[in-house]
Amino acid sequence: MEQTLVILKPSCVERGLIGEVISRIQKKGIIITGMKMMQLDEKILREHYAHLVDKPFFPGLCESMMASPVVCMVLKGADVVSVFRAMTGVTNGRKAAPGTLRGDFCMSGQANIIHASDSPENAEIEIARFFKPEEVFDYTPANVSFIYATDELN
Ligand code: FUP
Repeated sequence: MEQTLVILKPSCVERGLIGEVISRIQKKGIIITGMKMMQLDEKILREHYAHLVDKPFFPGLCESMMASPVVCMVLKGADVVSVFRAMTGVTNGRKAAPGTLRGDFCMSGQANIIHASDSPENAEIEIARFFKPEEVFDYTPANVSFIYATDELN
């Protein structure tokens, strides 16, 4: 099954929303295979946001991502990258659709509570950036046959 990398940002941690996000992940039937708290630094953020380092908002973005510990997660599921991006909503919380995590829980384009990988290729790179191999537990829960039809499992 596909994997994705999720970061619950300081805007999620500080506002007490960790449980809300995890609850939605689990109710959806997405499997959590890795989870830990980390304090990010500028080095890892320059790698993670390499596509944004030249933007004027990059210093503020770094500051916001280092404002408290974050929670990093690896999620597993069929098409989980696109499924979880749809659950996350568009970047700006004011424009994100109601029902999405950003649409329901934030009002900002920067303090937007969640990072989620945008492609399976980037997910693999990001998982390797934030997790050691032994920190990811590729298990299959016993109820998986009630989450997927047999022909959806591989
Ligand atoms: P997303 O994939 O939705 O997280 O969005 P991007 O990769 O485009 O942006 C990464 C992060 O940069 C956003 F989550 C918040 C921040 N950002 C700003 O602070 N200002 C902007 O104008 C755009 C993005």
